[in-house]
Amino acid sequence: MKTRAAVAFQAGKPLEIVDVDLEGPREGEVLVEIKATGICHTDEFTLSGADPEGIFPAILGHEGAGIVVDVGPGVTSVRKGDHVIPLYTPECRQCPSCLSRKTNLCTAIRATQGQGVMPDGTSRFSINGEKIHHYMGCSTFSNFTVLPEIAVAKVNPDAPFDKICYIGCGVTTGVGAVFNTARVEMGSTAIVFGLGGIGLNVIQGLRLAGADMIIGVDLNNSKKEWGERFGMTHFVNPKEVGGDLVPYLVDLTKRGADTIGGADYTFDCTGNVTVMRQALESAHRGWGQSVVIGVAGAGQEISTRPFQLVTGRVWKGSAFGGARGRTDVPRIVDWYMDGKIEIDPMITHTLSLDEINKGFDLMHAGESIRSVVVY
Ligand code: NAD
Ligand code: AHE
Ligand code: ZN
Repeated sequence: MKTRAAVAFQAGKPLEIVDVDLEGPREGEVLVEIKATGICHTDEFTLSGADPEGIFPAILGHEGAGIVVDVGPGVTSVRKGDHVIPLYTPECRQCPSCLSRKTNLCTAIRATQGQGVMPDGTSRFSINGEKIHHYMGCSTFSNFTVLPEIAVAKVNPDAPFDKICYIGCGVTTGVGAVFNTARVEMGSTAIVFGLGGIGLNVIQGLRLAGADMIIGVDLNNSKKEWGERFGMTHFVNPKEVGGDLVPYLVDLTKRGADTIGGADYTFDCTGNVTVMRQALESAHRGWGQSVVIGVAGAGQEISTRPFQLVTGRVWKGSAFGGARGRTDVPRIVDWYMDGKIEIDPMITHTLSLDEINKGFDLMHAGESIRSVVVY
């Protein structure tokens, strides 16, 4: 069949909206009509050429929602008509990682996913016989896409696609990092670096967890109002601190008899390795945990004095908010439907597929929180 898609032919070039050939689902695969997709900073990261795993030409996009329109042989967990969210972190429930119960990083299909192909090593997308790669196993910048059965979460059919697509990455990543990765307790102090599509979801997760002090850090002053909208209690613009950021934040988090300072939990949502270091070093001596969520480009490395760790700070990372997709994503959709978490106000722009490059422009200009493409 033919599908309309935004194709990344080359790094650093705008996406091109073209008709692409799509093969139907093979054994264990499903064909999904994508109804809506968010544009995440990670799509821009790969398009920019900074992703060591970036392959071109490819169909990017990993934050979608849609309907199963066909299933291949042997598919048992979903059927035609089911509403689903594609999962870039699948959940096979059989691999050593899934069985360990210690991680959400299912390893069943990670190798082929990173090579831009389906688990059998081939692509379902092509143009005039030339292969087009899949991306993060999802390729939601295509109106129709093929996914392994283990990489779709079946969700409440009443939920609106143009909102719940955001649960396919940003919402789950932010809220999940608070509950699954950091396991934040009531009354905690926290600092969130980077108040974009991910950071604001960390903030709403912290509010839900009952954190007392939620400090947001961003270079863009317009993010102050955004952070406050979701529960941030203090805003810091590093450019306006007039000195080193870390001692400033440590001082700000001193409470009561605690004269040491530092936050119980800090989260990097920028992908900037200097910020990652600041986030670690503004965590409390003895117990502060710092969670790296941001994705850094090829060749970038983090550093700190080992003394920071010797004195009890913990450096952690979080992918897809530590969520087990097929189990946790339907629950998060229900949280949204029950009004427990907010999504609508964060979707600042709704675009057609033809306008998708505008979504990247808005992100670069710091004018959007999330742009969503509706097919
Ligand atoms: P975004 O562009 O919406 O937001 C980034 C924010 O960081 C912006 O508000 C920007 O002003 C701010 N910022 C940039 N540099 C800063 C600095 N030096 N100090 C303070 N603030 C700064 O991006 P997003 O969609 O929220 O994604 C954030 C990061 O998370 C990206 O690196 C993305 O690739 C990554 N990400 C990771 C996962 C995961 O599973 N680990 C999932 C989704 C996104
Ligand atoms: N390809 C990059 C890594 C990118 C990365 O870390 N991706 C996150 C999800 S970002 C979603 O917006 C992730 O899930 N990582 C775990 C994994 O298995 O990829 C690189 O550096 O090579
Ligand atoms: Zn993402």
